Amino acid sequence: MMKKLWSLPLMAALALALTGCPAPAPAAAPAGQIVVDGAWARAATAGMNSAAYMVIRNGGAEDTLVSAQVEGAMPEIHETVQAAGGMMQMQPLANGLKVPANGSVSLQPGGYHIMLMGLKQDLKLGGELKLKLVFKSGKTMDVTAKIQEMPMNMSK
Ligand SMILES: [Cu+2]
Repeated sequence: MMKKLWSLPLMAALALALTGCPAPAPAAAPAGQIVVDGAWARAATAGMNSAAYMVIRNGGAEDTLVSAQVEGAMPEIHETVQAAGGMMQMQPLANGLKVPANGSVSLQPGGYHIMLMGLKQDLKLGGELKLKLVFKSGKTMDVTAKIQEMPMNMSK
């Protein structure tokens, strides 16, 4: 009898485990909150520059990423722009990076990024980098970026 009592919940749990798949990322951030997805930073060695990329989603009123803090590097918020002659150039965003209300902004190679100037330590492939994002509203967010290579189709 005990066996039978146990078997039902066990079967249910097994069925759930077998059919369950990862929930898709929600389209919008929870109300009033800022969330960060897919943070990664480019592998580099000490003395070089690197950059961190991510998607920032905002479930509240418009906010602005004004700065970032990283141990062992000087972060700057940059955008990549096409200069005269078709050359791609990076420049700091003096007023920060706007994150629209109930929207998102992507930081990616060839676009917005958090430049990591003057690395004091290696960013080793497969490792992690901790960043603190600071927003105009006063919100801060701790982000862990995975150290990865630049995707093949993005590198020159
Ligand atoms: Cu840059």
